[in-house]
Amino acid sequence: MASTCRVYNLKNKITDPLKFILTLYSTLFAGALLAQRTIIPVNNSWQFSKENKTAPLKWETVNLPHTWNAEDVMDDVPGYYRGAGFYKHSLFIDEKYKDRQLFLLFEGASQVAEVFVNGKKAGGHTGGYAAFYIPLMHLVNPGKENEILVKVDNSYDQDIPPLSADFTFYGGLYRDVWLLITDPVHFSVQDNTKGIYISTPRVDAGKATVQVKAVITNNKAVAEQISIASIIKNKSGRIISRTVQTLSIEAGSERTITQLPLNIRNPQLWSPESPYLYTVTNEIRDKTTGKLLDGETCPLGIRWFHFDAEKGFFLNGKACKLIGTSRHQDYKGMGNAVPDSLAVKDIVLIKKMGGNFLRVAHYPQDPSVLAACDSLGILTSVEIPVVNEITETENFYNNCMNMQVEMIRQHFNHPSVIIWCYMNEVLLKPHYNAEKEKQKLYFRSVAKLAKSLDSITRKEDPSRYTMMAHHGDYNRYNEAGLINIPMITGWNLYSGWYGPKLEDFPVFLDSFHTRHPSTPVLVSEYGADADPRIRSTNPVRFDKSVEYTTLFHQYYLTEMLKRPFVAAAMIWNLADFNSETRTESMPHINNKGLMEWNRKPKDPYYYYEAMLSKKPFIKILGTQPAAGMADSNNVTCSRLVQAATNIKEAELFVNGKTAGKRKTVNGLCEWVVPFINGNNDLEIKGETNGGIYNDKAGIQFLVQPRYFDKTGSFQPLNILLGANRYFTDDEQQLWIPDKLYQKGSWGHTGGRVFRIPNNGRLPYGTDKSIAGTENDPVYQTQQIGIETYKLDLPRGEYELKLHFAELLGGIIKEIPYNLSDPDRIEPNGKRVFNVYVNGKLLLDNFDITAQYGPATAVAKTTKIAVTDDSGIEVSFKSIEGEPVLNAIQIRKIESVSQQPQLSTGK
Ligand code: GCB
Ligand code: CA
Repeated sequence: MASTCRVYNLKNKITDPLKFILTLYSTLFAGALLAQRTIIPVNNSWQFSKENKTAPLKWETVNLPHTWNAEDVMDDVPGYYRGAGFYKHSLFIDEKYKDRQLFLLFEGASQVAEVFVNGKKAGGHTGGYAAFYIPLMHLVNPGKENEILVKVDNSYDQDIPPLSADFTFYGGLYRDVWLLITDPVHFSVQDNTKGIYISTPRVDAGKATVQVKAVITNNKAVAEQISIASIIKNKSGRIISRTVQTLSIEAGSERTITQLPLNIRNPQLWSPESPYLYTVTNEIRDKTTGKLLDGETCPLGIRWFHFDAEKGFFLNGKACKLIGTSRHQDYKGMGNAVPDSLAVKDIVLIKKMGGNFLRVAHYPQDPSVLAACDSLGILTSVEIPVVNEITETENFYNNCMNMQVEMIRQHFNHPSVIIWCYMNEVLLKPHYNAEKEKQKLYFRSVAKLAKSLDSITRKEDPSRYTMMAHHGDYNRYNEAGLINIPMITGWNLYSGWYGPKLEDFPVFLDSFHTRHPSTPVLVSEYGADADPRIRSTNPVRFDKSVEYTTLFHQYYLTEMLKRPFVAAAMIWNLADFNSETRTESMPHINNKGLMEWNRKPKDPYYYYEAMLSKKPFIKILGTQPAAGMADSNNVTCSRLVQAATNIKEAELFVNGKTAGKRKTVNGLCEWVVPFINGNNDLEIKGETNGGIYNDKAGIQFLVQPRYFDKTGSFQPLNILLGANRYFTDDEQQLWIPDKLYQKGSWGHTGGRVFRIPNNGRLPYGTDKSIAGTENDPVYQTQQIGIETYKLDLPRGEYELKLHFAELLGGIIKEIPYNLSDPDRIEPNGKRVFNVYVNGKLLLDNFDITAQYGPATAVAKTTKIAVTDDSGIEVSFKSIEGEPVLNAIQIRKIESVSQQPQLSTGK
């Protein structure tokens, strides 16, 4: 049931998220058969075909939700299918519905839809993120199968936002579709809503006034005398207040009525701590017979709120720092075609983390999202997808206005919504930077659109706040006159990520607050990429390590908690999400999620849980990859172990022995643990209020000897050159950083760490996508100008694998977040060299670019016997340019021939 009026009643406090979802679902379907309206899912057995202009359509059977882009957004080929797709469904309409009103309700179709019924155009919709109703009665044959054909198109259209953005514009019927059956007299769906608008014009702790506005349609040929009742019930179903009025409605017409206000004395207030929901049932009855014609139930939360420019956000009269995340609607392997159960689970995960806020960014999402926020007590802001830029056309302007109104009306009845937003980083693109006069005109168009969107929002819904989210270029937004348009200003701030220094973040906040002391301010985005496969013992900006991101969040949260004027901290993002145009360490993925794309939590998620949870919380953070070079004792490898906790002090035990007690600082407690090769059992304990709380982790650690043991066993060694990070590849092999060669050990001689010219962000390597591998970080860094790679290995037989990729040249992509950096214009890499293994030629005139092309993974494997004490020496001789090596692997094998033999693979 696709409504703004879905209610999830939670009888008992449910702590298990899965149990919660199941309860939600049984409640949902119990509600689906309300009174005189019937709503039936139409998700199964559709025929789907992508448009093929030269050959006949080839149909395949699919179930909804469905997108045609689930796979092509992840392959090595740039781009994804943006065009038309067709969905066909045979819909049997029962004879008994012949005098009823029938509608197809689409919760969303991306992004332009046209619906045909039995070959005739029935309606359509523009915009990929809103619901729409298609009336069917005049086109269907009751008692028969009827053909529904939907053409959906996600082609670029300059008049439909979003135009460009850091997320993927998946195409398809990616949300639920329903058949709605009503009486000819019913709550109107004319506006693509349920025709009911509930507001609470007056609320305080003693009394709430509830206002119901209803839009009613009479599709009969005669006028009708009807009564409209609105009934408020409390959580246990007891009637608290009701109002009824009678009226007459003309044949074939629509009427909007406002009910007499309903009152609730001493209301139970709605809040994150106690998301108490009343319900409002609205009924249409035949005035004379009393027969129920239509009925709908909506949630009702009683709360009041305001933003204060000095003191932040207040809910029900109490200060309440809003802390939460944004959410994109896609999921690993599914694209944006995600079942409601997973959408709801996302909200459960925000709640579990201790969050009280969701920025529904950058577009309205499935109705199940806000319904779950109502039930769980998560406050929200919702926005339309005007991202990065606008088109200066009337059509674009009108589409934006329609989207804003649709959004407000469709989601009006959710008590969780407190903010309507309408533009995100709309001045991101360097529009006309070189032509100031043109730029002025462009800025003027943006401001005009912003003003119109703002004023229509205030008109449609005077009870909520309006917001815009800007990127951290204050002067630009100020110059364009955008800062004073909305009621509150959101800043998307990335100092210490895209910008150089963490310390610029509080400076920005304070200076904005000084300049605009009466503007409430929110941090509408902040975040840093954490590739869950990358770890670092020395985290730095843009190394993509989980460690850097934990540190980043610790810093940001601390600074925001210090400043009451910062009303909200909205983490970017709840989970990793697809952004097809991104390259970086995990191509096509934005790794700023607190969780992975499949919602596996990363360390920062637990950090927030420790900081926000009201209950005692203690958790050992990941120590992956659990590998590293031995300390100087050649036995242990000392590594930082962190725990996220809200307990003041904790003690760590390693293999049963104490590693000492440590004080918790800003949510983290830290030890340096000398790991041994093999299993290490960690247990952390904290005591608070008489209770002992603990967490355990069994860590299989791979200690790589610093000096090879001439007699002992040898473990496979995987080394990343030109990097200072650790990596777990898709076969769960652990890679460790390279070092300078020392006698008795291993390492390179000669050359330097590769860095992209003119790129201030990356500490080393490239963030270019590498073709032919899932393990891009293995190839994205290298030692350039390398002379030798030496391994003083004991006698034996080995397999040696050398990894190469040319990191200069190839496609230079526009990076979605690239704001002011110089263009990355790279000369093509040109190098030709020979590679020798223990003096024997392995690679002759090796020219990576010529033989494989740039940014492509190349692996060369050879077998070698070490028969004396001189180990292995790989040497590189330049013929032209500087030789490179990106990564090296060595493992012991049973037997080999005496000559180096070459095999090539990827
Ligand atoms: C932003 C954008 C968001 C991006 C994010 C990022 O400022 O609003 O859409 O995904 O930065 O990760 O770059
Ligand atoms: Ca849905």
